[in-house]
Amino acid sequence: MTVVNFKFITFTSALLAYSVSVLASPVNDTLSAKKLYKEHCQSCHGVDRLGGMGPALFPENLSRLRKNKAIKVISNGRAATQMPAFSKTLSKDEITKLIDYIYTPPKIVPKWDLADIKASHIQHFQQSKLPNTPQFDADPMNLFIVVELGDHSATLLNGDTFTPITRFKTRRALHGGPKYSPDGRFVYFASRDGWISKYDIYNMKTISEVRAGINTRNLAVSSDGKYAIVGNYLPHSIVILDTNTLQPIKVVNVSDKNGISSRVSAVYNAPPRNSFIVALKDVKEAWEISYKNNTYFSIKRITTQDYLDDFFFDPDYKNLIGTSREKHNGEVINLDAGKKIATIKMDGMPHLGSGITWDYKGRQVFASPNIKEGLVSVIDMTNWQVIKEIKTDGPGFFMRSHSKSKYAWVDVFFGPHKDEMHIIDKSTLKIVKTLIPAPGKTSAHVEFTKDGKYVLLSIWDNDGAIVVYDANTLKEIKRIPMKKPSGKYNVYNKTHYDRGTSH
Ligand code: DHE
Repeated sequence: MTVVNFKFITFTSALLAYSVSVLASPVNDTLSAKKLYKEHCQSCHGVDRLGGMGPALFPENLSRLRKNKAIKVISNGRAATQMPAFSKTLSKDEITKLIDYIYTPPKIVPKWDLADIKASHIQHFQQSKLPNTPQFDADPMNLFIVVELGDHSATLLNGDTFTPITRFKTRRALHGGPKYSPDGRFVYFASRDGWISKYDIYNMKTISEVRAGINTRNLAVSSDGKYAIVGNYLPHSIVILDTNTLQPIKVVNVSDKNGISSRVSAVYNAPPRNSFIVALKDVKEAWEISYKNNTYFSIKRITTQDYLDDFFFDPDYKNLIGTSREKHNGEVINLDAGKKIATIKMDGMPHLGSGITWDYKGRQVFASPNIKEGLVSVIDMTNWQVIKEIKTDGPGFFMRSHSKSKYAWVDVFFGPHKDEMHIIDKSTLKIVKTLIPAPGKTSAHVEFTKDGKYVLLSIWDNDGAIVVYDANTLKEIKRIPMKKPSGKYNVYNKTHYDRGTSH
């Protein structure tokens, strides 16, 4: 007769269950994902996911890529990049483990300090050995830099003839407007992976580069052209660079007065104040950093009533307008008094960063598209009242005009009418024309020539174009093929802070 030892069975099954649970535990998954990462991803995406030939792989860097799209990228590779297909090398389960790993924030915020920044510096050319005059025949003040996201390039465009002067490679995924030196000779680019590049327009060469962060928002250049400031999500820092050498001068780990650490939403130059303004994402503060007559870059903390997203400044930089994240209102903060002076009642999540100002019936107004609703809010800047909400065919992203133009242009970036561009008469606040330059393709982001006579519009598509319009007759005059051209930036309008363009 067989005697069954129940105690033994219970013990072994418990052991088995334990082993299975340990093998399948999240800890073990992370360990095997780390191993998979090391074996298959690290050579391109860097040790500890910091990025290399491929982008950094942290949730912040991946926030614009949905997980199911990321699975497809790992399985099938990415066209026109070095990213290979892994569907034959890795099982579905392994790909899922990798996805979970890269979309999980690291336990410790990755370090990228002064030493790392200095070590990343690359000098491509000695500036002192290059000619000080443009090596091409064009008005240096009426040039455009067009960022082409499609293949990570930029085009230097003659703003009189609308012909490309040169096209060059940029770092991957540039974001925010490139910023010019006050004389318009140099342009500075920021990539989402933290790379800052200094490009000499006169000589058509990238002079130097430095990695100022792991996940960067944007950069701003001081009015004297001596300093650039970079704002980062990862790590939580701002970096001040010497624009001559692109070497870091100062790194500030960002936290509020109680020591709570914060991501930096964006950084701005405030020309009449000789200061930089820093927008903070996770704390109720904004900073003003003076660069006037000193290199100490002292920080003035301005306490805000809410977390502020997206900033706009009045033309003399006395007031800052931010969108309150909780209430979706606009908060007007006087920079001298360092406190809130008004609330603007706005629904629909205005995209203040795209706001522009003009004179309307003897008063100054500012207008901004809305990211969540199809309307343009027009606000009287003397009393901060919304005087009109212009209905559009969908939520918009970018708005533009020129001080010499009677029209303001606003896109319909989101939704079924993304191929439309509305043109608003600034004196009646009415839409007078809607263009559809390429049916089915997003049309977005316009910029005027120096004299305000022509408008350049992006067909935001890999098989895209820059379309040039006569700013008065609104007739198309030229189409220049480009690969997903995003922003375009006119040297004169940007360096002179024209009221119709972003600063
Ligand atoms: Fe931008 C500028 C924030 C998504 C294209 N964007 C800016 C600025 C800020 C900002 C604060 C002003 C900085 C500057 O120009 O120096 N953008 C944000 C976001 O928070 C948001 C919604 C989410 C994110 O992931 O960052 C966002 N932005 C986008 C896009 O998806 C766009 C359309 C495509 C892309 O390039 O990523 C985009 N943003 C732009 C462009 C500018 C910009 C082209 C410069 C506009 C200008 O004319 O000055």
